[in-house]
Amino acid sequence: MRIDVVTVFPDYLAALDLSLIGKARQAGLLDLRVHDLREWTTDRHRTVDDTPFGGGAGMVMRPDVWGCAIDAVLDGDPAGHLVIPTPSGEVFTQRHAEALAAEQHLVVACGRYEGIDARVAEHYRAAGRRVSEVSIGDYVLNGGEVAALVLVEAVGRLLPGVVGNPESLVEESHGAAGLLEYPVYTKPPVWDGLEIPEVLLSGHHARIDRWRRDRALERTAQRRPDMVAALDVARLDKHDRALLADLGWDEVDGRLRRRPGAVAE
Ligand code: JB8
Repeated sequence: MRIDVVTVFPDYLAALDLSLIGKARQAGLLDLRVHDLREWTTDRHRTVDDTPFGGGAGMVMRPDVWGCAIDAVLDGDPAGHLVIPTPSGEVFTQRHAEALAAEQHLVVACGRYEGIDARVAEHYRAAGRRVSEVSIGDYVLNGGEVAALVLVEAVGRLLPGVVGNPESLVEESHGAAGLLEYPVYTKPPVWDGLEIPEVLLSGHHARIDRWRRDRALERTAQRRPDMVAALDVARLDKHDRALLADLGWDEVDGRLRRRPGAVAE
């Protein structure tokens, strides 16, 4: 896969030389190219922004500079998919990462200030390109660079051959079964007076699997009630349903619903 990132702070993306993604690049699995937007300015001051039409605070990034930059890195490739990090985008999830990992060529346009002139996304959509405006969460960053790091890591690790042990990916797709992960432990068996749950030393795999599923259900109920409400009840066993009932979740018309007046643990 090829990914071009365009930014006024190319040094921000230096972290992508490291670790798993750095190795994927060295191995030729990921062709990642980082560009300075100012390469496509034409004035003496290398201007990338201007004041907003209609008034208001801050500056907006100019569509003409962005158009030149994006056309250059698209390189005539009809498969190029434009990705624009923005707090007004769809919230980026593992489903988006999976879809983007199936593409051949991504162009990530990192805005700064109050963002990129809206005609840029409009122009590339009108030209028949896929354009994804995505947010990495409900908080505000100063620009799209950190979001681009998140996107490249989330997508890059899904490319064939990038994660050494594909079982890691398989286990996580259980996470796609809609639960948070269970708690994990390693040596030493006693730390700071804290022991590990005895069942994990039992060698009894069925009991260990059940214990882990119970902890995953408890954690999810406590931290992510939205995920419990989205569970497919048909895919829960009797034990799952009993535990969730204990935690205050009842089955109503094939969905789980928090019992009114249930007390949080
Ligand atoms: C200007 O919070 B964010 C984000 C904030 C931004 C831009 C892009 C993303 C561009 N401010 O995800």
